[in-house]
Amino acid sequence: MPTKSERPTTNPHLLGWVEEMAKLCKPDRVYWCDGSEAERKSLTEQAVEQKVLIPLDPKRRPGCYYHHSNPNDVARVEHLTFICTPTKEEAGPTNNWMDPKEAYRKLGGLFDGAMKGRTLYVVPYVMGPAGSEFSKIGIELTDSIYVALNMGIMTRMGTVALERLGASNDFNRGLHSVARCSPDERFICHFPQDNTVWSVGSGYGGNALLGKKCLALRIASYLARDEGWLAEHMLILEAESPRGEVSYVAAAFPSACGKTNFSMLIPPKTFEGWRIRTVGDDIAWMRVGDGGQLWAVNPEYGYFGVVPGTNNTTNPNAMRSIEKDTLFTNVARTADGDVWWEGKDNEPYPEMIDWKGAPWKKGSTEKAAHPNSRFTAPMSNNPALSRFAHDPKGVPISALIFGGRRSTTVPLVLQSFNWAHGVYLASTMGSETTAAAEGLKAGVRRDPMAMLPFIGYDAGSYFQHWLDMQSRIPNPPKIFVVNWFRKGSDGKFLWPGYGENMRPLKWILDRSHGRVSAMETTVGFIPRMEDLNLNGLSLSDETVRDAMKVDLAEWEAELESQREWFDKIGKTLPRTLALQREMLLEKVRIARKAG
Ligand code: OXD
Ligand code: MN
Repeated sequence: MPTKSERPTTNPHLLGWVEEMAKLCKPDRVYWCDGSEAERKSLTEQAVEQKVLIPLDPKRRPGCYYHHSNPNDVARVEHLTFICTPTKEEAGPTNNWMDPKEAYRKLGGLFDGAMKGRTLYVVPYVMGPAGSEFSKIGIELTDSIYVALNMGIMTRMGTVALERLGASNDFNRGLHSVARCSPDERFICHFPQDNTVWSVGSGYGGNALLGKKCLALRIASYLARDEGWLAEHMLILEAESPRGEVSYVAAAFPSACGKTNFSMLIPPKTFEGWRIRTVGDDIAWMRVGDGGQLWAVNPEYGYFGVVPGTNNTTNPNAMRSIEKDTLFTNVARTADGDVWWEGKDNEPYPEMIDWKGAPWKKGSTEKAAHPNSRFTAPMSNNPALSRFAHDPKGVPISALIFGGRRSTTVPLVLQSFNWAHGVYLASTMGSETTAAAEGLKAGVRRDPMAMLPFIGYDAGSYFQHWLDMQSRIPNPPKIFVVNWFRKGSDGKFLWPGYGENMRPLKWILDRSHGRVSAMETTVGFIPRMEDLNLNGLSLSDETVRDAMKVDLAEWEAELESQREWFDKIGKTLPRTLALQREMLLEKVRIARKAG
């Protein structure tokens, strides 16, 4: 039972708001988190007592715990996520919209008394390095001890945030209750004008850890437009060459498309002396800084990564990161206190406990781990953490990379002709859907900048903001598109991915520094075979060519199908982007006729 109810702040705005929310939710107790190690231990013990967490074997996985979520609550719920701007137009055609008054009323009804018999945890946190002018403060009020513990890993949590806040009223107000955990009473509502998030009915991931998708992407993207910066669904990676030259890239991929893997990449043998280090694996906040460059910070403090498919070949650094002090959610458990998932290095045990807590036998057709099962691990566990991961200034970005999951059309790597063309390519990005969000139709969906579920306002205005950034960045990064997921006629992936992604990455770095050639195609620049280091790659030249090729018939179909997407964006679609599409389509048609 938490005991600490004294209030560690005199901030009148914060105290007033906590009191008001407590009056609404009616918890039995209010507990203020301080973020200390002692507190983490005691909350963990309480969570174990309440059977919210199950301890794993302390020898195999020291400091690690297991959590089963409610089987109706295993992923982000985009259809229950709302942007509550004063008008529907401000939320735009890609977001669900609810009138703010109606949303406060409706969710107010669900919050009313929702915490009876429970503890309300006050979780103060900083998104971004504590001393950074980039950072933002949030306070999450939650009735989930699991959420409080996760927030302690994912953010700089506790006293540090209250100290930074002082007497200011400038903080994100996040109210969260698992309530009845019912899909019929589940809503994730964002009020960008009020810097407020209300989330009810889910305890999982991005629905419930309000610092992540809600504040650091949806609300931050809204603030970023007004303040002239970018809040993006991007990993940040550091690449050091054998000569000691260090460069940084930021890369956007839709959920569950390998951002964590790319940010922790281990180069193949032929790249002897190269080192890739992680600054961030999911979110980048980028502003114009020294040298007129775009500088990026990772607002998070930990990793909330997809577990299935993680192993010592695909991501050894992630495997090391989850050896200790990690929370596992919805993977399978073994009788000897370890965890297992599909795609782990070892075979499944003959008998295990599946992600729902039911007995599971080898050979079962059911998955033992949920495809969206996750680890929550402190980033300090990562052996390849960049020494600049906590730098208040961030890191200067040389290249922006956009990648979807596409079995056709999009080549392994493509450089845009210029900024506007790059923004156009990013705005039309498509991706085949994954398990990170529930209820999505299988197939390709447009996922601009990998931000479709996270743009906190109208998509057309967001694209305009991206175009406008060009004039703010004297020394802008170059823009690239990549596709690790292209398939051959046999239905198999053409490119091996993982560590081998170092090869296109090296070309990207060299292009950014203006020291490697390329071939100009109708749709952008691609490497010629000799521009890529292919030493030691066990792939035929023909397969590499297939992975890299620009097929004009595929592109004609692609460009035609983008029209429907642009029509959906409607009248706020920047004319620059509409013209980019028309011009490219015209070029492709001419080239096809000529060819
Ligand atoms: C995530 C997501 O959890 O994108 O990072 O869904
Ligand atoms: Mn993500």
